[in-house]
Amino acid sequence: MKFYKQIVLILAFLAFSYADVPKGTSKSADSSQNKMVDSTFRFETRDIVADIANNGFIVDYHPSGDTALKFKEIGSVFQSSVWVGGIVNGSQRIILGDYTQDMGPGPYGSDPLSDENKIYYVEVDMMASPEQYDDFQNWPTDQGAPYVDADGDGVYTPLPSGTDYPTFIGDKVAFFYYK
Ligand SMILES: [Ca+2]
Repeated sequence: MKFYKQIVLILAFLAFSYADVPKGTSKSADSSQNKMVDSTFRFETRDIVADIANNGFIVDYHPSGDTALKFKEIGSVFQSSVWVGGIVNGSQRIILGDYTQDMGPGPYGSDPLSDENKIYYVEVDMMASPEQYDDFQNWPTDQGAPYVDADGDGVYTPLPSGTDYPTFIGDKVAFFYYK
């Protein structure tokens, strides 16, 4: 069952352009390549290790220089990204990431280097002492991060001072927003 939850979570990453952060979120600007932003997070479960990114990639090989997603230590996905296409005033427009990024962290018009546009991480075990975890307390509901609105008031007021908490798709959840 636990393995199933891990798979569901990874699928959620594929479906969405979607602390104490245990392994750390890194974010930096590369001045040699205008507007390039490195924002990654190592997501680890019992069987899966994945370097996820909120810059257009889903999983990103750049942090390790090796396969971005490993299942039971076997390289499974080297690199992946979201491709989005459409027609604008009769012209085809496509944005994608292959081995470089085309997108950046955060909603359109926001500062990609802002801390608000990082990768957020929560896990079920945090429910025991949620006040200790910044990402639990500051879950980015304004960016669309799903949460349980236990008191039904439409406002995220996290445990323990409030009643609400992030929606746990699996035992561990990372959320990010990029454009
Ligand atoms: Ca509420």
